[in-house]
Amino acid sequence: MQSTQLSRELHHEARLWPLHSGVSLDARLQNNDSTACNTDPKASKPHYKHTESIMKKTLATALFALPMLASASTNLVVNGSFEQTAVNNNGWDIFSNIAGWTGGAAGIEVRRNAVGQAFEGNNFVELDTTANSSMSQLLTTAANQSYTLSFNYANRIGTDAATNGLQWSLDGSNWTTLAPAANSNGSHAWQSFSTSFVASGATQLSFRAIGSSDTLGTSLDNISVTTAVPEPSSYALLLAGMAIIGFVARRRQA
Ligand SMILES: [Ca+2]
Ligand SMILES: [Ca+2]
Repeated sequence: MQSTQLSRELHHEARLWPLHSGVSLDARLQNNDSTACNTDPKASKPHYKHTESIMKKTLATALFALPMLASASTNLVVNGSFEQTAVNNNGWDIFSNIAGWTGGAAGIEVRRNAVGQAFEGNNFVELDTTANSSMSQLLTTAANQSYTLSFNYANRIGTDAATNGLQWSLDGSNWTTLAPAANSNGSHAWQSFSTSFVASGATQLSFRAIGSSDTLGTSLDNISVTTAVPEPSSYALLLAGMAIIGFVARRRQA
């Protein structure tokens, strides 16, 4: 379910429960306040029949939304932090391909606590290997679904800006350029990048080195693509729906 649809449905439920008057719904039901429900204020049972209907509808809405919320944090990228690739500590190696990733013409260089620390875990990659290279991974993304791409990148330690540079692409043909900031104090100045996109089907996530092709290039780590997190207002409305469920359950037990 799209977050906007969830928002609309929960907003509809919220409109059925006018809690904004400052008088609690519980108190209004006890006083048979006719504005608390659209049923006959003199009859008590119709209140519960009405609330039971709302409870069922709200519960159905909430349960239908739960898989979407649970999947929001699942990373679709395989080996996005490069920790699945075995490299000697304080060492590095160049691979044609690694778990999840297909290397370009000059492969993929994976370093493990060598010339700087990883942003996450111990491993990170560099795509100016023996020359400027690239890597890509085909992601199973759904058409018209929103996703968030994020990763961390930094200039290689002890190099100037001209040899660094990184580009990323979601289709292997349209590239966006990132120019990392200068490092300082002999350590990586990791920067965070994040953007949202709407998939048109499967996504060809790619990265490639730019700048001087001289075996020294930008460090890259912690790549993730996740289902876009619903807006905070959607969470608030879902919580409101769950609160109504709890309220009705308590009423029925009373
Ligand atoms: Ca890592
Ligand atoms: Ca370079």
